[in-house]
Amino acid sequence: MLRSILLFGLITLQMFAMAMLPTELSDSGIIPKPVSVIPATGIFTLTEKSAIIVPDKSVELMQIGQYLVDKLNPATGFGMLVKSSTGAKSTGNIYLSLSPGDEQLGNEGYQLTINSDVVSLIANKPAGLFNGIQTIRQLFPARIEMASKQQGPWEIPAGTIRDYPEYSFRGVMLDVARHFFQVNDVKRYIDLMVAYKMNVMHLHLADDQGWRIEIKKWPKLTEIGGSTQVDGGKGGFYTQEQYTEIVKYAAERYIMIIPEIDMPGHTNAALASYSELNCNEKATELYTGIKVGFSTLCTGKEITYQFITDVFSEIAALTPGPFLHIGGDESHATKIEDYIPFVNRVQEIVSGLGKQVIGWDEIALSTLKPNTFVQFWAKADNALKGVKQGAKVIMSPAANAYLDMQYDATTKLGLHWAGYIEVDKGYNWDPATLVPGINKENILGIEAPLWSETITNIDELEYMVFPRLPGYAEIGWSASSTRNWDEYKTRLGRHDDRFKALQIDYYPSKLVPWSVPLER
Ligand code: IFG
Repeated sequence: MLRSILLFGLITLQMFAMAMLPTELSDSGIIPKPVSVIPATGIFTLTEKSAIIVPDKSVELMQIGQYLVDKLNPATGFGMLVKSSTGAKSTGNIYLSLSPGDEQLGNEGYQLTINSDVVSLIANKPAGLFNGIQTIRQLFPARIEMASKQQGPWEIPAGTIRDYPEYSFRGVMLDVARHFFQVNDVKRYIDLMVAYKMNVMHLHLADDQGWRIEIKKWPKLTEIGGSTQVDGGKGGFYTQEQYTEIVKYAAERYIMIIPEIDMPGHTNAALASYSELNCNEKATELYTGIKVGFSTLCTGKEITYQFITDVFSEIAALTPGPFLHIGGDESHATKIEDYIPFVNRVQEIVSGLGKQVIGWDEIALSTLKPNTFVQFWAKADNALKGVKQGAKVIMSPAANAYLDMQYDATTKLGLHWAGYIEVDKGYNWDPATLVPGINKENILGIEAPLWSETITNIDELEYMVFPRLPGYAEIGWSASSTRNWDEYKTRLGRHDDRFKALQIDYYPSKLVPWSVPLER
């Protein structure tokens, strides 16, 4: 009897000890799943003597190095620095360098080599280094994400990771029109999405309930149109300086900002701000409900196109990315014979500004210019019309990717017109096979929109976005042949200690085997 108790005790101790040691590299639970992970023997240990080394004082490499230092110093308590050196590598350091020529890695891929002495991260482009840094973060114990000093040791298992994305467009959309989100909330969302290697943030800047971006030539758009929001709150808007601050913050994290001004529908905030934009020359009332499809710009008046030209000119000048989103959805108050020429003309205006058009799938009813992209959200037929015209598609199927859909009937926030989206339904789909006729070569990438009719603050945003966002990140990054829910859910379950360390207000779905916090 005594022997068996002793034996049991020994086994338990052994298991606990194992849990304490860094796991093998291939068991690190990285999301999105990397292309290849080859474990090796050995463990790299970060110490207070460690440094982040870049080969030269290029501003961009120093900035990326500083980003990593800023992620590692708080929890380790080390005062690590970024240094430049081309000399021999010395133990305990993390080396970042660009080494163009590894074609397979593309613009966003990286190769991470870890041994007992050093960590080496290489990439063709800076964005690849930035993505590799997200992997490094996930290789350290989750407590690395804490804002205060934690117990060491800070070890990561040896091996090599080669990684690069399936799709170059891996995005989220944030509706700041129904409910306004301050700059800091947008920055927080950017911080969280880059941890999972997403690289596009589409901002829905205007709708029936609010106009959220200052346009100097049309000041009443924000004075009046920005003064309220759903349920009558005080609304708000970004000055052009604040929008520029968001764009800069995003660019430093290799995120492309795509601004959307939805038209001709979803325009009540503009119509309430300027009577001349209305066919009857009468400004509408401000609207704080959540109906859709009742508003339209006056497509027959020339001033409408001057308005659109002025708006998109000012926004284009503040937007380094190649895309302007013209909306085009739910234009139920616009006759189709007016809608089609309207969309044709707006495409001309946008391409005249040197930008490419994205529009919701209804725009495929018009004649798409060569560089126009169709965002599939509701009607597969529309998206297929776009494909037939040679357009590439951004996949945002409402039934799988709308982050404002409730998880289930008990979710207090969100809507369910497209159905409930539990974590498994958000993950269990392949953009390249979802719609017959839309294949991988027709797809630019995926985007998960969060509409904010019922979402009023960053905590509610986080509850709807997590834990579904890592799944969309993986759909955009990892080959669908390597993905399956049963394997993924366990990996996702091990991210709860990261969500907690990052103070993310996530929905603890019952479908996910959440882990006991792993103190690796
Ligand atoms: N559809 C509308 C959105 C928003 C959404 C809420 C699109 C393209 C329903 N248009 O989705 O404005 O109201 O889930």
